[in-house]
Amino acid sequence: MKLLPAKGLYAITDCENHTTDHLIRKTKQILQSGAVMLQYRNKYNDLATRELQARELKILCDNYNVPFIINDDIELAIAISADGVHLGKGDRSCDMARVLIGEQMIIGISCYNDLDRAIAAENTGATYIAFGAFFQTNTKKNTVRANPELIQEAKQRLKLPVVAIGGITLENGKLLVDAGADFLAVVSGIYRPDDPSRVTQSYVTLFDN
Ligand code: TZP
Ligand code: MG
Repeated sequence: MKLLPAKGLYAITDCENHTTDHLIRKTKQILQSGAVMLQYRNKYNDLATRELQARELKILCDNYNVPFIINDDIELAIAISADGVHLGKGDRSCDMARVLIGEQMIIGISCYNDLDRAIAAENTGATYIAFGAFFQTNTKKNTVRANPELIQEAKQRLKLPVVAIGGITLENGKLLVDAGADFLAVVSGIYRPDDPSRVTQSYVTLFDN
C-alpha cells in the first residue's frame, strides 16, 4: 500500500476519448514525466473493460511507485488491491468507505465548493479533500464552480492535503498552487496531446519554488 505523496501533479484518466491501448501508452508517458498520483476515472465502459484497464494501470503505477486511486468503485478498488478510492456525493460515505477498505487505503472526497463537507470528511477518515471545478471544463457536466480563495480558507481550517480540479491549465495552475493547493488534478490538459510527456513536465514545474 502506498502513502500519499506530499504534493504534485495528480493525473486523472480520460477514458471517454481513448482506447485501452492509447490509455495505457499515454498514462505511461504521464507517469514517466512526473505525475505523483493517478486516478482511474471511467464512467463510460462496462465492468469487464474497467477491471482489465484498472489491473494494467495498477501494474504501471507500481512500476513508478505512484499511488493508484479508483473513482466511484470501492469493490473494484478492493478486487485489484488499488491504493485508494475517490468518492463524491453520489457514492458511499467516507465513514462507510473507511469501514469497507480498512485503515491503510487512501480515501479522497470530492467537496466541490463546500468547506463544511470537507470538515465532515476530515472527521470521518478522509486522506485528502478535493475542491472544484475552479475553471471552465468540458470533461464533466454540471460542475459546481469554486473560487480559488476557498483553497486558502480550507488550508487554514483543515489539516488534510487539498486537491484542486477543473479546467486547470499551464496558465491558471500556478495561481492554485500559490493559494495552497497541494495537488493539481488534471484530465484533458495532459491526456489531449498525442504525446503528453512535455505538457506533463510543464505541469510538474508549477510546483517548483
Ligand atoms: N470534477 C470536477 S471538474 C472535473 C472533475 C472530475 C473534470 C476535470 O477535467 P479537466 O479536463 O482537467 O478540466
Ligand atoms: Mg463518484
